[in-house]
Amino acid sequence: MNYFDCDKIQYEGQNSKNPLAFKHYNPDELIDGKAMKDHLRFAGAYWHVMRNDLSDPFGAGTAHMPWDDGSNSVENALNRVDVFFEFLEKTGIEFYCWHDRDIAPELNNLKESHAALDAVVAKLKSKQEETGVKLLWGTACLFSHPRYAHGGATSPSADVFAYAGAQVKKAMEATKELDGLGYTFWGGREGYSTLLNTNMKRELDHLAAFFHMAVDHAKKIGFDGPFYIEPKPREPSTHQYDSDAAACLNFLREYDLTDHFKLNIETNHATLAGHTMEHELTVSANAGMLGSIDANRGDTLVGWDTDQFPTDIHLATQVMLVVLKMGGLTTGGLNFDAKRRRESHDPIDLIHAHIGGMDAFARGLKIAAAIREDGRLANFVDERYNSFDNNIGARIEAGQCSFEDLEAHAFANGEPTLSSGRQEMLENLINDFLQ
Ligand code: XUL
Ligand code: CO
Repeated sequence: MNYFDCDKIQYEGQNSKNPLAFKHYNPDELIDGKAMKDHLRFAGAYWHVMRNDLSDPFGAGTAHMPWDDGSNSVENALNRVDVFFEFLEKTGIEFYCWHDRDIAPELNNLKESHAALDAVVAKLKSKQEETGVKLLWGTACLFSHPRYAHGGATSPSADVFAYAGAQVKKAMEATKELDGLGYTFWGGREGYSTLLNTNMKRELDHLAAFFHMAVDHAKKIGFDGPFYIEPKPREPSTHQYDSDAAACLNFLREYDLTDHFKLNIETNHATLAGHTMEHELTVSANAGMLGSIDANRGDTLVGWDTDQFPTDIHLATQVMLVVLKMGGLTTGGLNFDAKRRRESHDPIDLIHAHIGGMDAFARGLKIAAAIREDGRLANFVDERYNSFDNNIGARIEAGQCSFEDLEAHAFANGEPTLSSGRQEMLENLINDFLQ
């Protein structure tokens, strides 16, 4: 098959002028004793690569998809699998992610849709065996069909809740069948448009009950990968319950779900929440809950989820600094939840787009490793807190101080002297590594 007009993309080094080559991503090159591909664990998103026709609210799709007959048939779905694996093989991407409804059609009723999913999963399984590609995570689409207009697990209708449960049960079983490493929940419609018609407490209780059922079912079928929640504050709902990492962590703690869940942090969702990506990653990593990453970026001029390819090297460096600091991704990876701009309609644009994302993260990885090896950044932060290493600071951290002790210290010590935060110096330091 040859829908993508290129051979397997090779690493040609920084000086190559070939747009269909990696300039930085050299899969087996060791960084800190580990191959780049094992640090980065890139994944292709089935929904963007195979199903995104690049339509937007103002116009029809523009993408050329010569392999797709436009029908909702199982046969068409099966044909797409071959094309997707051609794409993975040519880009050298070794993981992938899907929603149930990306890989297989929703048919007249749940039984028929389940059977369609089974047929496609069987084909995916044989392609995985043939190529060694792995499923990073699966998920169920609980946001496209009109039945989920009020949510899935947070719908006011118990019938819809049950339908959503049946769909997730099947999607989890498909994930298990494909030896998926994780399972994601992104609650696009688990939220509300107005509190006038919403019992928030009841909806959150229902969502937690739903997740507990998923945990129980995972035990029954022997699925031991983590579940991920993917925070996003809005779009399509006005208010989504999984609004940011802190809200998700609070929810998981409140409902006793932390043993089974981690977070899947997405760049454009972080910025929609009014945070930086590094903030969301750091909040998650501090809690030992950073599971996986949806790698993309937003647009500073556009206020929605533009899902652009991550080409910002500074941002990739920030991401990789957090990932390296926490000791690397284990079950998770860097999933390109990203789409081409609608003007980039050729199949080969998918290859260019992923080369860009992979090279940006390879650079981010190399730069982050160099910054860590250099040590000045980490040392600066350590020294900034060194008043907590001894004396009163050490006693505060050890929980051995009362307000009386602090008062006595403040009387004896007088007005504290402060050291500069040196933000500009540190920004310059980072820039020195971005060549
Ligand atoms: C939507 C989004 C989803 C999830 C999976 O913004 O990121 O594609 O990654 O449902
Ligand atoms: Co995502």
